Amino acid sequence: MARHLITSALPYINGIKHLGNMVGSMLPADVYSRYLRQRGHDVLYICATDEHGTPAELAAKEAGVPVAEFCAQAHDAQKAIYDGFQLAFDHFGRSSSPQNREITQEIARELKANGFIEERAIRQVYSNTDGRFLPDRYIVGTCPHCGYDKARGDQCENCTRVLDPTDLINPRSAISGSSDLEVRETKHLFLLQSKLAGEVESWLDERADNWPVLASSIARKWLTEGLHDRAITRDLDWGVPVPADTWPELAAENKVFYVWFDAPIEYIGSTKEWSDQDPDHRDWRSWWWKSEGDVHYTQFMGKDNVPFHSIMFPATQLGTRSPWKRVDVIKAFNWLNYYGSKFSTSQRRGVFTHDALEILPADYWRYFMMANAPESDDTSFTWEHFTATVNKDLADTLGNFVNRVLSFSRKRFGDAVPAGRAAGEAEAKLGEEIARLLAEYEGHMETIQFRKAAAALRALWSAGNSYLEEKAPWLEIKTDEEGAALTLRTAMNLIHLYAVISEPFIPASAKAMRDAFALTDDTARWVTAEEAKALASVPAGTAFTVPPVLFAKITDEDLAAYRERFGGGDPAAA
Ligand code: B3M
Ligand code: ZN
Repeated sequence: MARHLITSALPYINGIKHLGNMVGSMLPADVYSRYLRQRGHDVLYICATDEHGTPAELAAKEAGVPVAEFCAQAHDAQKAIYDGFQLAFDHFGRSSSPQNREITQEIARELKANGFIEERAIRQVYSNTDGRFLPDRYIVGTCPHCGYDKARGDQCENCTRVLDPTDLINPRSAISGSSDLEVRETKHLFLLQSKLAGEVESWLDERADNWPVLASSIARKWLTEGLHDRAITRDLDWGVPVPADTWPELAAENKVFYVWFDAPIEYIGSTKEWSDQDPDHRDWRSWWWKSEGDVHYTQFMGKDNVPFHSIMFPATQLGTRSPWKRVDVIKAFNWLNYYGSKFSTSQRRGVFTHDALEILPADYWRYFMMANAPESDDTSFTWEHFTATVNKDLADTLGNFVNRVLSFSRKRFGDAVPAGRAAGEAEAKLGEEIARLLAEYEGHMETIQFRKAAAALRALWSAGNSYLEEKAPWLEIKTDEEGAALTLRTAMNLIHLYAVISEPFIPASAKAMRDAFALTDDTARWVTAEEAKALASVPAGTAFTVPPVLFAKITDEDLAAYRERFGGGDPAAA
Protein backbone atom coordinates (compact mmCIF):
# COMPACT_ATOMS: atom_id res chain seq x y z
CA MET A 1 0.00 0.00 0.00
CA ALA A 2 1.30 3.42 -0.96
CA ARG A 3 0.19 6.96 -0.29
CA HIS A 4 -1.02 8.71 -3.43
CA LEU A 5 -1.58 12.44 -3.62
CA ILE A 6 -3.57 13.35 -6.71
CA THR A 7 -4.51 16.80 -7.96
CA SER A 8 -6.24 18.01 -11.09
CA ALA A 9 -5.79 21.49 -12.55
CA LEU A 10 -8.10 23.88 -10.76
CA PRO A 11 -11.10 24.87 -12.89
CA TYR A 12 -11.28 28.60 -13.27
CA ILE A 13 -14.22 30.22 -11.52
CA ASN A 14 -15.58 32.44 -14.27
CA GLY A 15 -17.93 29.99 -15.94
CA ILE A 16 -19.26 26.48 -16.36
CA LYS A 17 -16.64 24.20 -17.88
CA HIS A 18 -17.07 22.25 -21.12
CA LEU A 19 -16.25 18.61 -21.77
CA GLY A 20 -12.82 19.59 -23.08
CA ASN A 21 -11.90 20.99 -19.68
CA MET A 22 -13.30 17.97 -17.89
CA VAL A 23 -11.54 15.32 -19.96
CA GLY A 24 -8.12 16.89 -19.46
CA SER A 25 -8.13 17.33 -15.72
CA MET A 26 -10.79 16.31 -13.21
CA LEU A 27 -12.26 13.23 -14.85
CA PRO A 28 -8.99 11.33 -15.45
CA ALA A 29 -7.82 12.26 -11.96
CA ASP A 30 -11.04 10.81 -10.57
CA VAL A 31 -10.76 7.62 -12.60
CA TYR A 32 -7.18 7.14 -11.49
CA SER A 33 -8.02 7.90 -7.84
CA ARG A 34 -10.88 5.43 -7.84
CA TYR A 35 -8.67 2.76 -9.32
CA LEU A 36 -5.93 3.28 -6.75
CA ARG A 37 -8.42 3.31 -3.89
CA GLN A 38 -9.85 0.01 -5.07
CA ARG A 39 -6.36 -1.42 -5.15
CA GLY A 40 -6.09 -0.59 -1.48
CA HIS A 41 -3.88 2.49 -1.62
CA ASP A 42 -4.21 5.49 0.62
CA VAL A 43 -5.40 8.16 -1.82
CA LEU A 44 -5.98 11.86 -1.38
CA TYR A 45 -7.61 13.55 -4.36
CA ILE A 46 -7.57 17.32 -4.07
CA CYS A 47 -9.03 19.98 -6.33
CA ALA A 48 -10.52 23.48 -5.95
CA THR A 49 -11.86 26.41 -7.90
CA ASP A 50 -9.25 28.88 -9.11
CA GLU A 51 -10.88 32.14 -8.05
CA HIS A 52 -8.53 35.07 -8.39
CA GLY A 53 -7.54 37.27 -11.30
CA THR A 54 -9.09 39.66 -13.78
CA PRO A 55 -11.49 37.23 -15.49
CA ALA A 56 -13.18 36.57 -12.13
CA GLU A 57 -13.48 40.29 -11.51
CA LEU A 58 -14.93 40.92 -14.93
CA ALA A 59 -17.36 38.02 -14.74
CA ALA A 60 -18.60 39.34 -11.39
CA LYS A 61 -18.96 42.78 -12.86
CA GLU A 62 -20.98 41.41 -15.73
CA ALA A 63 -23.19 39.47 -13.32
CA GLY A 64 -23.58 42.64 -11.26
CA VAL A 65 -22.53 41.10 -7.93
CA PRO A 66 -19.53 41.70 -5.69
CA VAL A 67 -16.68 39.43 -6.71
CA ALA A 68 -16.55 37.51 -3.41
CA GLU A 69 -20.23 36.72 -3.70
CA PHE A 70 -19.91 35.81 -7.35
CA CYS A 71 -17.13 33.35 -6.56
CA ALA A 72 -19.03 31.76 -3.69
CA GLN A 73 -22.03 31.13 -5.94
CA ALA A 74 -19.97 30.01 -8.89
CA HIS A 75 -18.02 27.62 -6.68
CA ASP A 76 -21.22 25.98 -5.48
CA ALA A 77 -22.57 25.77 -9.00
CA GLN A 78 -19.42 24.04 -10.26
CA LYS A 79 -19.30 21.75 -7.25
CA ALA A 80 -22.88 20.60 -7.89
CA ILE A 81 -21.99 19.67 -11.45
CA TYR A 82 -18.91 17.74 -10.36
CA ASP A 83 -21.02 15.86 -7.83
CA GLY A 84 -23.29 15.03 -10.73
CA PHE A 85 -20.32 13.60 -12.60
CA GLN A 86 -19.51 11.59 -9.48
CA LEU A 87 -16.09 13.14 -9.08
CA ALA A 88 -15.02 11.75 -5.73
CA PHE A 89 -12.73 14.50 -4.48
CA ASP A 90 -11.48 14.17 -0.97
CA HIS A 91 -11.78 17.92 -0.96
CA PHE A 92 -12.89 20.52 -3.46
CA GLY A 93 -11.65 23.79 -2.07
CA ARG A 94 -11.37 27.43 -3.04
CA SER A 95 -8.21 29.32 -3.86
CA SER A 96 -9.69 32.34 -2.08
CA SER A 97 -9.65 30.46 1.23
CA PRO A 98 -7.85 31.86 4.30
CA GLN A 99 -5.66 28.75 4.23
CA ASN A 100 -4.41 29.54 0.77
CA ARG A 101 -3.84 33.17 1.63
CA GLU A 102 -1.76 32.23 4.63
CA ILE A 103 0.38 29.66 2.83
CA THR A 104 0.85 31.83 -0.26
CA GLN A 105 2.02 34.74 1.86
CA GLU A 106 4.34 32.49 3.83
CA ILE A 107 5.88 31.06 0.67
CA ALA A 108 6.43 34.58 -0.67
CA ARG A 109 8.16 35.61 2.56
CA GLU A 110 10.46 32.61 2.33
CA LEU A 111 11.29 33.34 -1.29
CA LYS A 112 12.22 36.88 -0.34
CA ALA A 113 14.32 35.75 2.60
CA ASN A 114 16.22 33.45 0.26
CA GLY A 115 16.82 36.19 -2.28
CA PHE A 116 14.41 34.95 -4.95
CA ILE A 117 11.94 37.83 -4.90
CA GLU A 118 12.80 41.42 -5.65
CA GLU A 119 10.89 44.64 -6.19
CA ARG A 120 11.12 46.25 -9.60
CA ALA A 121 9.49 49.29 -11.12
CA ILE A 122 7.71 48.67 -14.41
CA ARG A 123 5.69 50.80 -16.77
CA GLN A 124 2.07 49.77 -17.20
CA VAL A 125 -1.00 51.07 -18.89
CA TYR A 126 -3.45 52.82 -16.55
CA SER A 127 -7.03 53.60 -17.54
CA ASN A 128 -8.27 56.83 -16.03
CA THR A 129 -11.88 56.02 -16.82
CA ASP A 130 -11.72 52.56 -15.25
CA GLY A 131 -9.54 53.80 -12.40
CA ARG A 132 -7.20 50.82 -12.73
CA PHE A 133 -4.16 49.38 -14.38
CA LEU A 134 -5.08 47.21 -17.32
CA PRO A 135 -3.60 43.77 -17.82
CA ASP A 136 -2.20 43.37 -21.33
CA ARG A 137 -5.11 41.42 -22.70
CA TYR A 138 -7.59 44.09 -21.58
CA ILE A 139 -6.07 46.66 -23.85
CA VAL A 140 -7.21 46.50 -27.46
CA GLY A 141 -6.19 48.46 -30.51
CA THR A 142 -4.97 48.23 -34.07
CA CYS A 143 -2.18 45.78 -34.82
CA PRO A 144 0.93 47.56 -36.14
CA HIS A 145 1.76 44.56 -38.31
CA CYS A 146 -1.48 43.64 -40.06
CA GLY A 147 -3.85 46.47 -39.27
CA TYR A 148 -6.41 44.25 -37.49
CA ASP A 149 -8.39 46.64 -35.30
CA LYS A 150 -9.23 44.32 -32.41
CA ALA A 151 -5.72 43.17 -31.53
CA ARG A 152 -5.12 42.50 -27.84
CA GLY A 153 -2.25 43.97 -25.88
CA ASP A 154 -0.55 40.60 -25.56
CA GLN A 155 -1.16 39.17 -29.02
CA CYS A 156 -2.83 39.87 -32.34
CA GLU A 157 -5.44 37.20 -32.95
CA ASN A 158 -5.37 37.87 -36.65
CA CYS A 159 -1.65 37.58 -37.48
CA THR A 160 -0.73 35.81 -34.19
CA ARG A 161 2.20 38.14 -33.55
CA VAL A 162 3.07 38.65 -29.91
CA LEU A 163 2.62 42.27 -28.92
CA ASP A 164 3.39 44.68 -26.17
CA PRO A 165 0.41 46.91 -25.28
CA THR A 166 2.46 49.98 -26.18
CA ASP A 167 2.78 48.65 -29.76
CA LEU A 168 -0.94 49.08 -30.38
CA ILE A 169 -2.22 51.92 -32.52
CA ASN A 170 -5.23 53.73 -30.99
CA PRO A 171 -5.21 51.66 -27.81
CA ARG A 172 -8.36 51.52 -25.69
CA SER A 173 -9.66 49.72 -22.64
CA ALA A 174 -11.40 46.43 -23.34
CA ILE A 175 -13.42 46.96 -20.19
CA SER A 176 -14.92 50.39 -20.83
CA GLY A 177 -13.79 51.11 -24.38
CA SER A 178 -12.19 54.31 -23.12
CA SER A 179 -9.05 55.58 -24.83
CA ASP A 180 -8.16 57.77 -21.89
CA LEU A 181 -5.08 55.69 -21.10
CA GLU A 182 -1.66 56.57 -19.84
CA VAL A 183 1.53 54.73 -19.02
CA ARG A 184 2.41 54.88 -15.36
CA GLU A 185 5.30 53.57 -13.40
CA THR A 186 4.37 51.04 -10.73
CA LYS A 187 6.28 48.66 -8.49
CA HIS A 188 5.85 44.89 -8.57
CA LEU A 189 7.40 41.82 -7.06
CA PHE A 190 9.45 39.66 -9.39
CA LEU A 191 10.20 36.02 -8.87
CA LEU A 192 13.82 35.51 -9.89
CA GLN A 193 13.31 32.30 -11.74
CA SER A 194 16.53 32.77 -13.72
CA LYS A 195 18.44 32.12 -10.48
CA LEU A 196 16.57 28.83 -10.03
CA ALA A 197 16.90 27.54 -13.57
CA GLY A 198 19.79 25.17 -12.90
CA GLU A 199 18.08 23.60 -9.93
CA VAL A 200 14.82 23.17 -11.76
CA GLU A 201 16.63 21.54 -14.62
CA SER A 202 18.38 18.95 -12.47
CA TRP A 203 15.16 18.32 -10.60
CA LEU A 204 13.40 17.73 -13.92
CA ASP A 205 16.21 15.46 -15.12
CA GLU A 206 15.66 13.27 -12.11
CA ARG A 207 12.04 12.53 -12.81
CA ALA A 208 10.59 13.75 -16.07
CA ASP A 209 11.80 10.69 -17.96
CA ASN A 210 9.16 8.69 -16.14
CA TRP A 211 6.36 10.98 -17.20
CA PRO A 212 4.03 10.25 -20.08
CA VAL A 213 5.76 11.85 -23.04
CA LEU A 214 3.42 14.79 -23.66
CA ALA A 215 4.22 16.43 -20.31
CA SER A 216 7.95 15.75 -20.37
CA SER A 217 8.40 17.06 -23.90
CA ILE A 218 6.56 20.29 -23.10
CA ALA A 219 8.57 20.75 -19.91
CA ARG A 220 11.89 20.24 -21.71
CA LYS A 221 10.98 22.55 -24.53
CA TRP A 222 10.01 25.26 -22.08
CA LEU A 223 13.24 24.86 -20.19
CA THR A 224 15.40 25.25 -23.29
CA GLU A 225 13.63 28.55 -23.95
CA GLY A 226 15.04 29.74 -20.65
CA LEU A 227 13.53 30.59 -17.30
CA HIS A 228 12.88 34.30 -17.04
CA ASP A 229 12.17 36.42 -14.01
CA ARG A 230 8.48 37.01 -13.74
CA ALA A 231 6.19 39.61 -12.18
CA ILE A 232 4.12 37.83 -9.54
CA THR A 233 1.95 40.71 -8.37
CA ARG A 234 -0.86 42.68 -9.95
CA ASP A 235 -2.86 45.83 -9.31
CA LEU A 236 -6.22 44.30 -8.57
CA ASP A 237 -8.77 44.40 -5.78
CA TRP A 238 -9.26 40.67 -5.75
CA GLY A 239 -6.48 38.24 -4.87
CA VAL A 240 -4.11 37.20 -2.11
CA PRO A 241 -2.79 40.49 -0.71
CA VAL A 242 0.94 41.09 -0.60
CA PRO A 243 1.73 40.76 3.13
CA ALA A 244 2.14 44.13 4.80
CA ASP A 245 4.72 42.88 7.29
CA THR A 246 7.12 42.13 4.45
CA TRP A 247 6.29 44.69 1.76
CA PRO A 248 4.49 47.57 3.53
CA GLU A 249 4.70 49.91 0.57
CA LEU A 250 3.24 47.48 -1.96
CA ALA A 251 0.62 46.35 0.52
CA ALA A 252 -0.45 49.96 0.99
CA GLU A 253 -0.95 50.17 -2.77
CA ASN A 254 -3.25 47.11 -2.54
CA LYS A 255 -1.11 44.85 -4.67
CA VAL A 256 -2.16 41.23 -4.82
CA PHE A 257 -0.35 38.16 -6.06
CA TYR A 258 -0.81 37.14 -9.65
CA VAL A 259 -3.37 34.35 -9.99
CA TRP A 260 -0.83 31.87 -11.38
CA PHE A 261 1.30 32.40 -8.28
CA ASP A 262 -1.38 31.46 -5.75
CA ALA A 263 -3.32 28.91 -7.84
CA PRO A 264 -0.84 25.99 -7.62
CA ILE A 265 -0.25 26.80 -3.96
CA GLU A 266 -3.96 26.10 -3.52
CA TYR A 267 -3.17 22.41 -3.98
CA ILE A 268 -1.56 22.76 -0.59
CA GLY A 269 -4.16 25.26 0.64
CA SER A 270 -7.03 22.97 -0.30
CA THR A 271 -5.35 20.08 1.51
CA LYS A 272 -5.17 22.27 4.59
CA GLU A 273 -8.85 23.19 4.17
CA TRP A 274 -9.57 19.46 4.17
CA SER A 275 -7.39 18.88 7.20
CA ASP A 276 -8.87 21.82 9.13
CA GLN A 277 -12.30 20.22 8.84
CA ASP A 278 -11.18 17.31 10.99
CA PRO A 279 -7.81 18.10 12.52
CA ASP A 280 -7.83 15.11 14.87
CA HIS A 281 -7.81 12.66 11.99
CA ARG A 282 -6.30 14.53 9.09
CA ASP A 283 -2.85 15.94 8.74
CA TRP A 284 -2.20 18.07 5.66
CA ARG A 285 1.48 18.29 6.48
CA SER A 286 1.92 14.55 6.26
CA TRP A 287 1.05 14.90 2.55
CA TRP A 288 3.05 17.99 1.75
CA TRP A 289 5.87 18.40 4.21
CA LYS A 290 8.93 16.16 4.27
CA SER A 291 6.94 13.56 2.38
CA GLU A 292 9.36 13.11 -0.51
CA GLY A 293 9.72 9.36 -1.07
CA ASP A 294 6.74 8.59 1.15
CA VAL A 295 3.96 10.14 -0.91
CA HIS A 296 3.59 9.61 -4.65
CA TYR A 297 2.20 12.77 -6.22
CA THR A 298 0.44 12.77 -9.62
CA GLN A 299 -0.97 15.86 -11.32
CA PHE A 300 -3.53 15.92 -14.16
CA MET A 301 -3.92 18.83 -16.57
CA GLY A 302 -4.38 20.10 -20.11
CA LYS A 303 -1.19 20.68 -22.08
CA ASP A 304 -1.35 24.47 -21.78
CA ASN A 305 -0.91 24.16 -18.02
CA VAL A 306 2.24 22.05 -18.14
CA PRO A 307 4.81 24.89 -18.02
CA PHE A 308 3.28 26.25 -14.83
CA HIS A 309 3.34 22.86 -13.14
CA SER A 310 6.57 21.39 -14.43
CA ILE A 311 8.76 24.49 -14.18
CA MET A 312 7.25 27.45 -12.41
CA PHE A 313 5.58 25.84 -9.44
CA PRO A 314 8.58 23.58 -8.77
CA ALA A 315 10.80 26.69 -8.99
CA THR A 316 8.60 28.38 -6.40
CA GLN A 317 8.77 25.34 -4.16
CA LEU A 318 12.53 24.93 -4.56
CA GLY A 319 13.13 28.60 -3.83
CA THR A 320 11.49 28.36 -0.40
CA ARG A 321 14.25 25.98 0.73
CA SER A 322 11.53 24.18 2.67
CA PRO A 323 10.73 20.47 2.28
CA TRP A 324 7.56 20.84 0.19
CA LYS A 325 6.40 17.73 -1.65
CA ARG A 326 7.00 18.10 -5.40
CA VAL A 327 5.18 16.39 -8.21
CA ASP A 328 6.34 12.90 -9.21
CA VAL A 329 4.32 12.42 -12.39
CA ILE A 330 2.51 14.90 -14.62
CA LYS A 331 -0.15 13.44 -16.87
CA ALA A 332 -1.10 15.95 -19.54
CA PHE A 333 -3.78 15.92 -22.23
CA ASN A 334 -4.19 17.37 -25.68
CA TRP A 335 -7.39 19.09 -26.73
CA LEU A 336 -10.78 17.56 -27.15
CA ASN A 337 -12.33 19.49 -30.03
CA TYR A 338 -15.91 19.83 -31.13
CA TYR A 339 -16.31 18.73 -34.75
CA GLY A 340 -12.68 19.41 -35.48
CA SER A 341 -12.35 22.88 -34.02
CA LYS A 342 -12.07 24.28 -30.54
CA PHE A 343 -14.67 24.17 -27.84
CA SER A 344 -15.19 27.78 -26.91
CA THR A 345 -16.49 29.14 -23.66
CA SER A 346 -16.91 32.66 -24.99
CA GLN A 347 -18.75 31.52 -28.13
CA ARG A 348 -20.58 28.76 -26.25
CA ARG A 349 -19.45 26.28 -28.84
CA GLY A 350 -19.56 22.64 -27.83
CA VAL A 351 -21.03 20.71 -24.93
CA PHE A 352 -20.93 22.20 -21.46
CA THR A 353 -20.90 20.08 -18.36
CA HIS A 354 -24.30 21.13 -16.98
CA ASP A 355 -26.00 20.53 -20.34
CA ALA A 356 -24.34 17.14 -20.66
CA LEU A 357 -25.79 15.99 -17.35
CA GLU A 358 -29.17 17.37 -18.22
CA ILE A 359 -29.48 15.05 -21.21
CA LEU A 360 -27.76 11.86 -20.09
CA PRO A 361 -26.37 10.30 -16.91
CA ALA A 362 -22.74 10.85 -15.98
CA ASP A 363 -21.55 7.33 -16.84
CA TYR A 364 -22.28 7.81 -20.54
CA TRP A 365 -20.03 10.85 -20.59
CA ARG A 366 -17.39 9.43 -18.32
CA TYR A 367 -16.95 6.35 -20.45
CA PHE A 368 -16.99 8.17 -23.75
CA MET A 369 -14.52 10.80 -22.64
CA MET A 370 -12.03 8.36 -21.17
CA ALA A 371 -12.29 5.91 -24.05
CA ASN A 372 -11.50 8.81 -26.38
CA ALA A 373 -9.19 10.79 -24.13
CA PRO A 374 -6.91 13.08 -26.15
CA GLU A 375 -3.72 11.44 -24.98
CA SER A 376 -1.49 11.18 -28.00
CA ASP A 377 -3.34 13.65 -30.23
CA ASP A 378 -6.17 16.11 -30.20
CA THR A 379 -9.47 14.28 -30.65
CA SER A 380 -12.90 15.40 -31.68
CA PHE A 381 -16.26 15.13 -30.05
CA THR A 382 -19.09 14.53 -32.49
CA TRP A 383 -22.60 13.49 -31.62
CA GLU A 384 -22.36 10.70 -34.18
CA HIS A 385 -19.28 9.22 -32.55
CA PHE A 386 -20.72 9.65 -29.09
CA THR A 387 -23.95 7.92 -30.13
CA ALA A 388 -22.14 5.04 -31.79
CA THR A 389 -19.89 4.51 -28.77
CA VAL A 390 -22.69 4.59 -26.24
CA ASN A 391 -24.90 2.29 -28.26
CA LYS A 392 -22.24 -0.23 -29.08
CA ASP A 393 -20.01 -0.39 -26.03
CA LEU A 394 -22.33 0.55 -23.21
CA ALA A 395 -25.79 -0.47 -24.37
CA ASP A 396 -25.00 -3.54 -26.51
CA THR A 397 -21.80 -4.96 -25.13
CA LEU A 398 -22.16 -4.30 -21.42
CA GLY A 399 -25.75 -3.34 -20.61
CA ASN A 400 -27.41 -5.92 -22.78
CA PHE A 401 -25.18 -8.68 -21.44
CA VAL A 402 -26.15 -7.86 -17.87
CA ASN A 403 -29.85 -7.71 -18.57
CA ARG A 404 -30.02 -10.71 -20.80
CA VAL A 405 -28.18 -12.97 -18.38
CA LEU A 406 -30.07 -11.93 -15.29
CA SER A 407 -33.51 -11.87 -16.88
CA PHE A 408 -33.08 -15.22 -18.56
CA SER A 409 -31.74 -16.88 -15.43
CA ARG A 410 -34.59 -15.54 -13.33
CA LYS A 411 -37.11 -16.76 -15.83
CA ARG A 412 -35.70 -20.26 -15.91
CA PHE A 413 -34.12 -20.75 -12.51
CA GLY A 414 -35.70 -18.19 -10.18
CA ASP A 415 -34.22 -15.47 -8.01
CA ALA A 416 -30.99 -17.16 -6.97
CA VAL A 417 -27.77 -17.92 -8.84
CA PRO A 418 -28.18 -21.46 -10.18
CA ALA A 419 -25.53 -24.08 -9.45
CA GLY A 420 -25.37 -26.31 -12.51
CA ARG A 421 -22.49 -28.59 -13.19
CA ALA A 422 -18.83 -27.94 -12.39
CA ALA A 423 -16.88 -25.61 -14.66
CA GLY A 424 -15.56 -27.21 -17.83
CA GLU A 425 -13.24 -26.44 -20.68
CA ALA A 426 -15.08 -23.38 -21.98
CA GLU A 427 -15.01 -21.82 -18.50
CA ALA A 428 -11.31 -22.55 -18.10
CA LYS A 429 -10.59 -20.91 -21.42
CA LEU A 430 -12.75 -17.95 -20.49
CA GLY A 431 -10.98 -17.61 -17.13
CA GLU A 432 -7.58 -17.53 -18.82
CA GLU A 433 -8.76 -14.89 -21.25
CA ILE A 434 -10.27 -12.76 -18.50
CA ALA A 435 -7.14 -12.96 -16.37
CA ARG A 436 -4.98 -11.99 -19.33
CA LEU A 437 -7.16 -9.00 -20.24
CA LEU A 438 -7.39 -7.94 -16.63
CA ALA A 439 -3.59 -7.86 -16.37
CA GLU A 440 -3.55 -5.73 -19.50
CA TYR A 441 -6.12 -3.37 -18.05
CA GLU A 442 -4.16 -3.05 -14.83
CA GLY A 443 -0.94 -2.39 -16.72
CA HIS A 444 -2.54 0.50 -18.61
CA MET A 445 -4.03 1.97 -15.46
CA GLU A 446 -0.69 1.79 -13.66
CA THR A 447 0.96 3.67 -16.51
CA ILE A 448 -2.01 6.07 -16.75
CA GLN A 449 -3.00 5.31 -20.33
CA PHE A 450 -6.73 5.70 -20.35
CA ARG A 451 -7.61 4.92 -23.95
CA LYS A 452 -5.76 1.65 -23.74
CA ALA A 453 -7.27 0.90 -20.36
CA ALA A 454 -10.75 1.58 -21.75
CA ALA A 455 -10.01 -0.68 -24.71
CA ALA A 456 -8.98 -3.48 -22.36
CA LEU A 457 -12.14 -2.95 -20.33
CA ARG A 458 -14.20 -3.17 -23.49
CA ALA A 459 -12.38 -6.37 -24.43
CA LEU A 460 -13.29 -7.80 -21.03
CA TRP A 461 -16.94 -7.01 -21.66
CA SER A 462 -16.71 -8.54 -25.13
CA ALA A 463 -15.18 -11.72 -23.81
CA GLY A 464 -18.36 -12.26 -21.81
CA ASN A 465 -20.48 -11.81 -24.91
CA SER A 466 -18.41 -14.27 -26.92
CA TYR A 467 -18.69 -16.84 -24.16
CA LEU A 468 -22.44 -16.38 -24.00
CA GLU A 469 -22.85 -16.63 -27.76
CA GLU A 470 -20.74 -19.74 -27.83
CA LYS A 471 -22.58 -21.50 -25.01
CA ALA A 472 -26.01 -20.15 -26.00
CA PRO A 473 -27.78 -21.08 -22.76
CA TRP A 474 -31.17 -20.33 -24.37
CA LEU A 475 -30.54 -23.40 -26.59
CA GLU A 476 -28.54 -25.35 -24.09
CA ILE A 477 -31.44 -25.34 -21.66
CA LYS A 478 -33.53 -27.41 -24.03
CA THR A 479 -31.20 -30.39 -23.80
CA ASP A 480 -28.88 -29.78 -20.88
CA GLU A 481 -30.30 -27.83 -17.95
CA GLU A 482 -27.23 -28.33 -15.77
CA GLY A 483 -25.03 -27.00 -18.51
CA ALA A 484 -27.25 -23.92 -18.99
CA ALA A 485 -27.14 -23.29 -15.25
CA LEU A 486 -23.34 -23.42 -15.31
CA THR A 487 -23.23 -20.95 -18.19
CA LEU A 488 -25.53 -18.53 -16.38
CA ARG A 489 -23.66 -18.81 -13.10
CA THR A 490 -20.40 -18.09 -14.92
CA ALA A 491 -21.96 -15.15 -16.74
CA MET A 492 -23.26 -13.78 -13.45
CA ASN A 493 -19.79 -13.99 -12.06
CA LEU A 494 -18.61 -11.98 -15.01
CA ILE A 495 -21.22 -9.34 -14.21
CA HIS A 496 -19.90 -9.11 -10.69
CA LEU A 497 -16.34 -8.88 -11.95
CA TYR A 498 -17.40 -6.14 -14.37
CA ALA A 499 -18.98 -4.29 -11.48
CA VAL A 500 -15.66 -4.23 -9.65
CA ILE A 501 -13.34 -3.40 -12.52
CA SER A 502 -15.61 -0.92 -14.33
CA GLU A 503 -16.09 1.20 -11.23
CA PRO A 504 -13.39 3.80 -12.00
CA PHE A 505 -15.02 4.55 -15.36
CA ILE A 506 -18.74 4.12 -14.71
CA PRO A 507 -19.30 4.20 -10.93
CA ALA A 508 -23.09 4.44 -10.91
CA SER A 509 -23.63 1.54 -13.31
CA ALA A 510 -20.97 -0.47 -11.50
CA LYS A 511 -22.92 -0.01 -8.30
CA ALA A 512 -26.14 -1.12 -9.96
CA MET A 513 -24.40 -4.29 -11.19
CA ARG A 514 -22.89 -5.00 -7.82
CA ASP A 515 -26.14 -4.35 -5.99
CA ALA A 516 -27.90 -6.91 -8.18
CA PHE A 517 -26.33 -9.58 -6.00
CA ALA A 518 -27.24 -10.02 -2.35
CA LEU A 519 -23.71 -10.77 -1.22
CA THR A 520 -23.16 -10.49 2.50
CA ASP A 521 -19.42 -10.00 2.36
CA ASP A 522 -18.89 -7.84 -0.69
CA THR A 523 -15.93 -5.60 -0.03
CA ALA A 524 -14.93 -2.94 -2.50
CA ARG A 525 -11.54 -4.46 -3.17
CA TRP A 526 -10.08 -5.35 -6.54
CA VAL A 527 -10.04 -8.80 -8.16
CA THR A 528 -6.96 -11.00 -7.99
CA ALA A 529 -5.76 -12.95 -11.04
CA GLU A 530 -6.86 -16.20 -9.36
CA GLU A 531 -10.33 -14.85 -8.74
CA ALA A 532 -10.56 -13.68 -12.33
CA LYS A 533 -9.61 -17.13 -13.53
CA ALA A 534 -11.96 -18.96 -11.19
CA LEU A 535 -15.02 -16.75 -11.82
CA ALA A 536 -16.62 -18.04 -8.64
CA SER A 537 -16.89 -15.03 -6.33
CA VAL A 538 -20.68 -15.16 -6.51
CA PRO A 539 -21.61 -18.61 -5.25
CA ALA A 540 -24.62 -20.60 -6.35
CA GLY A 541 -27.65 -19.77 -4.22
CA THR A 542 -26.88 -16.05 -4.00
CA ALA A 543 -30.08 -14.08 -4.39
CA PHE A 544 -30.16 -11.49 -7.16
CA THR A 545 -32.45 -8.93 -8.74
CA VAL A 546 -32.58 -7.69 -12.30
CA PRO A 547 -31.60 -4.01 -12.39
CA PRO A 548 -33.39 -1.60 -14.73
CA VAL A 549 -31.78 -1.27 -18.16
CA LEU A 550 -28.28 0.05 -17.50
CA PHE A 551 -27.82 2.08 -20.67
CA ALA A 552 -30.60 3.28 -22.91
CA LYS A 553 -29.74 3.44 -26.57
CA ILE A 554 -29.53 6.84 -28.17
CA THR A 555 -32.04 6.89 -31.00
CA ASP A 556 -31.82 8.64 -34.35
CA GLU A 557 -34.35 11.15 -33.07
CA ASP A 558 -32.23 11.84 -29.98
CA LEU A 559 -29.19 12.30 -32.16
CA ALA A 560 -31.00 14.75 -34.41
CA ALA A 561 -32.24 16.67 -31.38
CA TYR A 562 -28.74 16.93 -29.86
CA ARG A 563 -27.30 18.12 -33.12
CA GLU A 564 -30.03 20.67 -33.41
CA ARG A 565 -29.68 21.92 -29.87
CA PHE A 566 -25.88 22.07 -29.72
CA GLY A 567 -25.18 22.86 -33.31
CA GLY A 568 -23.58 19.85 -34.93
CA GLY A 569 -20.71 20.49 -37.26
CA ASP A 570 -19.87 18.70 -40.43
CA PRO A 571 -19.11 15.13 -39.32
CA ALA A 572 -16.86 14.67 -42.33
CA ALA A 573 -14.69 17.53 -41.15
CA ALA A 574 -14.16 16.07 -37.70
N1 B3M B 1 -7.17 27.63 -13.68
C1 B3M B 1 -6.49 26.46 -15.71
C2 B3M B 1 -7.30 27.20 -16.65
O1 B3M B 1 -8.32 27.75 -16.25
C3 B3M B 1 -6.07 27.10 -14.45
C4 B3M B 1 -5.39 25.99 -13.75
C5 B3M B 1 -4.75 26.35 -12.48
S1 B3M B 1 -4.00 24.95 -11.83
C6 B3M B 1 -3.13 25.48 -10.52
O2 B3M B 1 -6.89 27.16 -17.79
ZN1 ZN C 1 -1.83 41.52 -36.49
